[in-house]
Amino acid sequence: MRQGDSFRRRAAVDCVLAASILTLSAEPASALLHDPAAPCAEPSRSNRGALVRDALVAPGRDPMARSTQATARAASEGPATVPVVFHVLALDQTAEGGWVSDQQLADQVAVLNASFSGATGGASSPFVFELSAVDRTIKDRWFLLTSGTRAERRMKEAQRKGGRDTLNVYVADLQGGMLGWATYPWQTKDNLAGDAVMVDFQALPGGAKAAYDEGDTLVHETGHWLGLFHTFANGCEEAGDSVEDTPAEASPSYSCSSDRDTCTADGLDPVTNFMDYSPDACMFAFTPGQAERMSLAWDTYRA
Ligand SMILES: [Ca+2]
Ligand SMILES: [Ca+2]
Ligand SMILES: [Ca+2]
Ligand SMILES: [Zn+2]
Repeated sequence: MRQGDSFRRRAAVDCVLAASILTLSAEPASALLHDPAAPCAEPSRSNRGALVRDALVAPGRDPMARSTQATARAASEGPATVPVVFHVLALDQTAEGGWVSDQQLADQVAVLNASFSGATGGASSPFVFELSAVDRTIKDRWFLLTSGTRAERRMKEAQRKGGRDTLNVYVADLQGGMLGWATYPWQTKDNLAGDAVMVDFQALPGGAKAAYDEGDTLVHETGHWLGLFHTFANGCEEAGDSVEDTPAEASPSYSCSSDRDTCTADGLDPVTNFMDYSPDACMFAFTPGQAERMSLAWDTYRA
């Protein structure tokens, strides 16, 4: 996998550039998150078929920087219960047409609970996910979904349920080689209707996307929804992902190489972390620092 490394480094640089250009343009934050025109939105070709989880970029300045400094503010005690609403979009009532089974949705909630509780091998967080509702809509324009489009906006406005604490998951055939995308918790202030997590219908547990069929895409996207950045955010620069116990990483990992070490700073790349891009088989963990940041994000923006 050496061959792709220089391209990956370049793609990471392009991502950072695109992010800073977008930041300067003073667009609403949601526009920066998943601009399909940004070079970082198309790494699938450069990685010989590997799919990108989302291409979400971290904002230039961490909106939680101030609250993170206020360390005296402890994360809430006890469990944080998150109602989950699935909006299933489909072409027709076939598996290929996006009509995922109720069992798959239940399995996906179980994967969320195992992952956020630490049962998969990482740190435990207080989040408990409870399936609250499922709706199903046959509509090709919403099923074949492209990030940042008017169709996406209209769909969310028509279908979103619950308050800031409700995880609205749209299950569709995501275009542009994307496995998912998400919005950050601080965006609920200006755009609650847009608050959502997307997941490709074939990236649910048991789905047809080989290497991404354990349900970890939704775990990753929910990490963003709870305020986490990618482990490779800001590359090797000190700001990193605003979490201290995740070693810095120059670019996304698309493999399970446990000896990967792209930054001279201490620690090997966190390729097993849910907030990297590794295949589902090798990602299984959040760190205590990430759990703490998610708790703080919950208290600040969603509780
Ligand atoms: Ca870090
Ligand atoms: Ca290192
Ligand atoms: Ca996994
Ligand atoms: Zn992501």
